[in-house]
Parts: sequence; C-alpha cells; structure tokens
Amino acid sequence: MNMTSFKEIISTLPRRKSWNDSNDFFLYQGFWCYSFFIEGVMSAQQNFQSQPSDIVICSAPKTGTTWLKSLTFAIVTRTTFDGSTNPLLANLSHDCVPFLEVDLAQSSTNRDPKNPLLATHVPYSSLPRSIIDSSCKIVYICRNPKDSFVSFYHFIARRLASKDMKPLALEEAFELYCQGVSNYGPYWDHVLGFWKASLDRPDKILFLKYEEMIEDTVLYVKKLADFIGYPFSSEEIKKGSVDKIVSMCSFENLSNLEVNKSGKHREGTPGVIENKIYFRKGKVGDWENYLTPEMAARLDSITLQKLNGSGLTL
Ligand code: PAP
Repeated sequence: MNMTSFKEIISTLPRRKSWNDSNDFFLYQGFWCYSFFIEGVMSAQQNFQSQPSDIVICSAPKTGTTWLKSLTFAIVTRTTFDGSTNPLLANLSHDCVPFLEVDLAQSSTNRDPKNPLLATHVPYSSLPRSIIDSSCKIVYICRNPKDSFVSFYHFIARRLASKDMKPLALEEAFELYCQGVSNYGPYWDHVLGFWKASLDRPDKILFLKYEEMIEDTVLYVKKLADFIGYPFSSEEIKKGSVDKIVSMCSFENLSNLEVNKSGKHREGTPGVIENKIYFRKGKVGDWENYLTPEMAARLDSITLQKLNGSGLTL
C-alpha cells in the first residue's frame, strides 16, 4: 500500500478535535493520533524489519522519553566516546535515536548501522510484527498520568506559543485526556499493553517508571545496561562510569547545553520544534501546581479503575 491509500484509510477513521485546533486526532487500532504519525505507523507496520541487535525505546509521549533515550545512548556509546565528545553534548537525544514512525517508516535501513537504538510511541499491540517476533529488546518507560498530562499540556502550549497560537483551555484538554483522547492515548491502555507484555516476556521487555528512575537513577542505569546487553564491569563501576552517565544525562546538564537551549529538532520540516521545549522542569509531582484537588482525584480514580487487577500502580 502507498501513502495515498494510507490517507484514504485515515479519512474513514473516527475523528476528534485534538488539543490544538489545527490538527485532528484519528482513532487507529484503538489509539488516537495525528494523521501524519498514523501514516508513518501504517508504513512501518508494512515495511519495518527489526534486527536481533535492535534496542527499541517505547513510551507514550511525555513520560521521560528524552531522558531514557539519552541514558540508553550514553550506555551503548560509552566506549566509543569520552565524556567530552559524546554526541549528546551537541545534539538533542531525539536526533541521536531514530524515530520509527517518522525516520524509519519508509525504510528500515535509514539509520546508522553502528547504532542499535530506535524509538517509538506506538502501543505494543500496533508495533510492527518484526519487533514483536525478533529477539530485539524493548525498553518501556511510563509516568504518573497527572504529571504526564501536565507535561503534555505545557508542551503543546509552548509549541503553539512559538507560532502565536493558543492551546485549548487546561480544563478542556483535561476532559479529553480523561476520555482517553490524547496523542497515542488512551494513556492507560498504552501503559497496560506494555505492562502485560513485560509480565509475559520479561526477557524481552524492561518496564520502567519515571518516578523510580528519578529516585535512584544509578540503580536503574545499571539495570538498563544489564538488560540491553551492555553491562558495566566492576572496573567501570569503580571508575565512576555509571555516575558520569547519570550526570551527563541529568535534566540540569542536558537542559543547560547550548544545543538544548537554542537548537531546533527537525529544522526545515513542518514538524520543527525548538529543543528547549523538551525540557521544562523534570520533576515528580509538578501536577500539584496545575490541577485542582478535584481534577487530581478524578484522574486518580480513572487510573485505579483502569489498572485494577493488573498489579501495576501509577
Ligand atoms: P517526548 O515524548 O516528546 O519525547 P518526554 O521526553 O517523554 O517527551 O517528556 C518530556 C518530559 O521529560 C518533561 O517533563 P516536565 O514537563 O514534567 O518537565 C521534561 O522536562 C522531562 N525531561 C526531559 N529531559 C529530562 C531529563 N534529562 N531528566 C528528567 N526529566 C527530563
């Protein structure tokens, strides 16, 4: 199938207003998404061939993707670059890790053969078959829905502000989020898909939580390195290699790099984004500054109900 057929299929899908007025969300295979990304997902589902050495970083938007990409990239490149030459110091981490539904949608080989990493926001059940079937590894990160919502709302607001546009009111976006209408949402379905798969296939999928990683980043960087097959030797641990990666990838360090203060991601394309928009506060619990107690209670109760019986808490 080609792009025209994808567009035709998308035009028949259920459609809702998104969080900004310019692009609608479409419901594809049970998740809401912008048409541009759905085209990429359809194409990747048709074409993408995974390699056994691939490491696929999966997440719903605004759950810690930028950070997880940085940490994973730093782990796999630690013997190639030293602390002053790592590409993460001169590039946004999104520019170091190809994005499945954009960069690899047309061709699986549109990537540096030395870099085993790729990333996607696609839900587990819609991943290209070869990712599910091959022996590649998947690393998933999730985050408390209240912080994730607030982070996403600000991301959209800042993006639109750079085009002199305004987002929906916070209350309206919140209503849509609670109904499951968010980019790649419903959020709970996204998390549960990977959670259940990680229980079924613990050797294939590492399931991480943003809050736990903030709490003990050193521990999780070691776990991550072990899981993806790049374990730290005791020599490296003694030399402080883990701590160096943790501090290089910290919010403070990355957000203060010149490239992340003034650079642009996908410059020259309609999807151009200022790098600084990917860095806001990097804190746990910032929702308290934006959600009323009633909103928080409503989201908590939806989360409890959706995750009921799964063994997962968020
Ligand atoms: P994406 O899905 O568009 O890639 P993602 O990186 O998942 O976005 O989410 C952005 C959030 O991660 C922001 O959270 P906030 O709005 O609550 O502040 C951003 O600040 C946070 N973030 C970015 N880099 C880091 C980092 N190095 N450490 C911790 N949090 C980070």
